[in-house]
Amino acid sequence: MPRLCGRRKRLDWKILTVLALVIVTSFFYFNFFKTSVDDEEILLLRKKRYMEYKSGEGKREGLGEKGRAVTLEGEEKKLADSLFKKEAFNIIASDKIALDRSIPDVRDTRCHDVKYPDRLPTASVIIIFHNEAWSPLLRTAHSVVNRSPPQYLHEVILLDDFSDRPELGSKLHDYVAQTWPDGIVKIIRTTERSGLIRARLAGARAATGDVLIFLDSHCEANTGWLEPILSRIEESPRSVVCPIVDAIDAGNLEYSTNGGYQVGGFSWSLHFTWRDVPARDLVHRKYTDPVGSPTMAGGLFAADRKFFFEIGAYDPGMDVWGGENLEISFRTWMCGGKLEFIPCSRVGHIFRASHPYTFPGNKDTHGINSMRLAEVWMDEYKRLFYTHRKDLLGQDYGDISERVELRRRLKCKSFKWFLDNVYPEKFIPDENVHAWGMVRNPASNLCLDTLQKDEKTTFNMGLYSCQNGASANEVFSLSISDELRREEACLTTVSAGGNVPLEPCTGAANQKWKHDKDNMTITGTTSSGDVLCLDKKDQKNGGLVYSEKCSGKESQKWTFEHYLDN
Ligand code: LR7
Ligand code: MN
Repeated sequence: MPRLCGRRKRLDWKILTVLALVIVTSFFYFNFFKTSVDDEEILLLRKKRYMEYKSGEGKREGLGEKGRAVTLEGEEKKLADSLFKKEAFNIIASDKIALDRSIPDVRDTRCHDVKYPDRLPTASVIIIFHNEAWSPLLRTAHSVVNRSPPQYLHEVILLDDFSDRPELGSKLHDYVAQTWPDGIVKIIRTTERSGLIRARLAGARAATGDVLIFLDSHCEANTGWLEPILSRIEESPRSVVCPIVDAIDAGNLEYSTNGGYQVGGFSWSLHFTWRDVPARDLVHRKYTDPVGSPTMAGGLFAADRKFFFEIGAYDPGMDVWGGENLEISFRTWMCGGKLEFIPCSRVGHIFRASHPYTFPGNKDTHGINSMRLAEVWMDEYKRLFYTHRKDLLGQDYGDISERVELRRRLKCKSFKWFLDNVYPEKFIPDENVHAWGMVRNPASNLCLDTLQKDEKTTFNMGLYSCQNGASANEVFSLSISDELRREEACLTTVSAGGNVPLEPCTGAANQKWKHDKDNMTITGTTSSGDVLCLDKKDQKNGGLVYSEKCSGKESQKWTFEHYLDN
């Protein structure tokens, strides 16, 4: 009996276990089934919305449609002009344009034929903003939802960095809930002003898609912008990729139709610069292939979510604005990734001349953030940053030990490796040159000086009392290819008695200079072949330099601060 009972008991247990298993599995099965049915339904709705927008886009008419400029008149224009100072763009024109306006497909026609894989990773699009105006912010969100194939768009995160414009509170919440009831657009808010770097970090941490895509809050994503980004990251997960940025005019909101593009560089004062695609990158590649870029502008880029964190995300010690764009660029290359521009992905951005928001404490955040990046990533080349920013020497840039440790842990390469391999065209003012530093006329103690003029424009070279290394305006180089130059521009010999303009470097004969250390002359050659001496003429306190017939007089004698030739 006891045995039987025992068997009986065991049987009961078996039945019970099977029953429990059936219950548990069916619970999960039906729940899974239910959610996937819901997901299917939502996806179908999203696809319908996407197709509807797509098929209607070409037929839209109205102010600003097709990316056209909006011109205002009378009272409206006056109001717009007065608000321009505060907003740094034409808010009145923007408010008159549909939040989901059409824009021209400015891609090169070669992009139209590219076939992308059927399955691609999904994207979390993170749009950070602090007190952004309503219409550009929502136009950014609409453009992303309307021009991203729904199967690849995991979510759009509007990351509010502690804005206090009233309409960005519950009104924004309600608008989002009503416009996108499927929940594709989410709002996340920081609980203190974080600055754009920490705001992006908060967005990245909240995101759950395969790929993170960051956008500024005044952008318009163009047709087909998403597929080439996702496809490249799938194929090359260590690539950080940027769409091509088109200009949306801050004055009239016109979406630029100039379909060309440039890549990123930097200046030694650690500002981002645009530069033409170097010739070596134009050969051996199809137009539609990604093109490497030493740096990115900062606001619009994508990365595999895991890789973004693996490679150190962002430096959370950076405040408000500036520096993070070069930091992530240098770091990506130096630590085993790649930075690339995707010619077939285009996104418009409103370029504003000033910041329509405050900098708490009026700090020079670009300066301090750049110190952090120079100290962690630039090795001995940080000297060239401080040449431009003597004012920053000795300032407190906070604790960088975690970033230094990150660099060590990831076994990143040197900044010299970056210069040699990624940006070999970058001019280094004090390396591989005949001479550099102040160019002094000893008799007068005057030095060549840019007089702080904008070096992106052509101007005649000036003279000023020598600042003995205190001023970046007096740093010149006599390059190995005999240019007398600054970081970006070269001095040109024009004519006897003529001024000496600083112009884009061309490599032409009238930009070649010789320095004779014995008789102390600096000679240039005009395009008609006359050899002339750099001369300070007779002014006493500065003024301009000239090219003159060589006569051996004191005003034609010059020394360089440092000589690298023996
Ligand atoms: O405290 C802040 N918190 C924020 O969330 C300050 C700003 N922001 C938001 C702001 O609302 C905006 O959406 O951050 C975004 C960028 O600020 P912008 O638009 O004032 O910057 P920008 O376009 O003038 O500057 C460029 O360089 C910055 C350096 O820190 C950032 O990397 C920007 O993203 C970057 N913008 C672009 O790269 C756009 C493309 C073209 C160029 C050049
Ligand atoms: Mn911007």
